[in-house]
Amino acid sequence: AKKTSEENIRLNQIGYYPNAPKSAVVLDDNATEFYIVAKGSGKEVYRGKLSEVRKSIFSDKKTRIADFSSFTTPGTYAVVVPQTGESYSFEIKQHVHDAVAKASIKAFYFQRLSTALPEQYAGKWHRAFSHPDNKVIVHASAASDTRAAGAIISSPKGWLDAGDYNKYIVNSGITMGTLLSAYEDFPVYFDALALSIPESGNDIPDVLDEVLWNLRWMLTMQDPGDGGVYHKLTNEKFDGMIMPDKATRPRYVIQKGTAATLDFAAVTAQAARVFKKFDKQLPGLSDSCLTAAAKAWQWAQKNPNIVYEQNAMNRAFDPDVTTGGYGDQNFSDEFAWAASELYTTTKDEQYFPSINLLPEEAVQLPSWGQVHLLGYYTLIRFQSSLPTTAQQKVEAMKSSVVKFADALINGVDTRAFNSVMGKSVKDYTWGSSSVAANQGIELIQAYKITNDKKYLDYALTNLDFLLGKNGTGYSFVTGHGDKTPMHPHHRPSIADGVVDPIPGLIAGGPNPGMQDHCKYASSVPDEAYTDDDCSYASNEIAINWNAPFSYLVCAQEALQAK
Ligand code: 9MR
Repeated sequence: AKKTSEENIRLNQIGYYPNAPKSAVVLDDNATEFYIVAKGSGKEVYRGKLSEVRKSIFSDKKTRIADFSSFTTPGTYAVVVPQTGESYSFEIKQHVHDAVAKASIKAFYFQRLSTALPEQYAGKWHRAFSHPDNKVIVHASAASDTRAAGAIISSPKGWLDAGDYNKYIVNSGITMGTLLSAYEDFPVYFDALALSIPESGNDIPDVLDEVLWNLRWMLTMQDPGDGGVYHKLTNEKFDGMIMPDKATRPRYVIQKGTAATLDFAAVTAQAARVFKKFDKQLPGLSDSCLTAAAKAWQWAQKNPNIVYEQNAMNRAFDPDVTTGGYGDQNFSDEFAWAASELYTTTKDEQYFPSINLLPEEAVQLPSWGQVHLLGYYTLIRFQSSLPTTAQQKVEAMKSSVVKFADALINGVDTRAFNSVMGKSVKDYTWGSSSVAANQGIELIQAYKITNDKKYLDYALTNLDFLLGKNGTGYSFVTGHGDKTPMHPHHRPSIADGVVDPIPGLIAGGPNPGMQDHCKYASSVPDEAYTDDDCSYASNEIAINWNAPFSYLVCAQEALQAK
């Protein structure tokens, strides 16, 4: 298909900060010059030379970069490349990402279950009460001495995980850890961040009110008898493309497992720390979280290797459960993360030995199944409050985080799309948007450690990527940008009869795995994306993708204002 003029120039469709790097990617290796025009007057305000040709490592695409970092005047503009095209318009201003930052957090409100979403807060996406989850069946796989198979428990609230209506502890783990860390890293920013949600105006920051909705659910997922935590709360099968209030099939809590229990321990230990400050508003919550965390930790000490393996489980128990797996075989990272959070909150030495240092080359980017680095981030954040015995380890962690950041930024300045994202095909997994966002978080941690602004600015290249400067030309965030997902694999957005999808949700992004077998226009790694609601492998949304996106965009809002 012939590209439109706008699509020949890829940029952040929202805009740029006056004092940060600004660049667009021109998909025309013959062009040599570009200029910036003011929208409205059409006047040329800046003229520049395009970079040398850059070659994609994924295809025969060739690009040139239009760098206009030195142009800092606030306004609304477009990039023009003679004979090639004129870009979408964009803004240069302070707090240019304010609206998309707020929307990325408000998106969690739209994921709430066990409530109606009234028009006052949800606008045209208002919807009826759904999923009371007050009569949830204990599945045979989850039975224990304290609860028999078939017992009924109440486990309301929480967010729907993604495009489906189920609730998964493992995926809630990294999501909550990321949002709580965003709050701990930028409390001043989040204290001032006002969303329009039912709790707005109470004495708790809105982002924490939102987190509380899911925390209340998570706390019900712990077996009070032994401290173990159920892996998920789910139907037997995925629902059809129906509204939440039409999805009324029986719900089960499934199997207690080591990953779920440790992720729960980490989140509740962190929540105990964060909500301590709000003891007056939420009496007892912080203490209950800490008790729950310690109990979960003890369960995991006794049950250090209980894998959630859905296929094996289906051979053993009736009914079969075929919803999301979030199965993980290796728990060393979950032990380390939970220990890091428990230690930071309590300073209790019993947790310290489980905080292991990874060899530098073994450090991995966080994802739902790999949470080690979340523990590093927390220990580094609270270094000054930790005992002297911990200092050496934390220093080594800081050096690891910075080394990892240096590896991420190596080569960006010759990369076709001028972003940290896209160093290798490994970046383009299922949920690649969250890879870009988590790389951004890693770089921001390095910035906090070194105070070297280059890390913050490289993190911004991935925000640019997510908002349009990429191989697809989409801003992956619903409702924010000129070309955005209109058909995400998200049941409420599909079934509600409203043309626009629920805003502020980030699509999974390019995924050459294309496990959904939908129709894709390209299978090239950085292009394998299709805006089709069939495409759960590239166009679903998920809480563990929105959370790092929120972190990245909110951090930029908090840090780039100068
Ligand atoms: O994000 C998950 C991805 O890493 C896995 O490869 C994929 C297949 O197991 O599942 C993804 O998670 C989905 C979950 O299982 C169910 N809810 C929707 C999630 C996003 O697609």
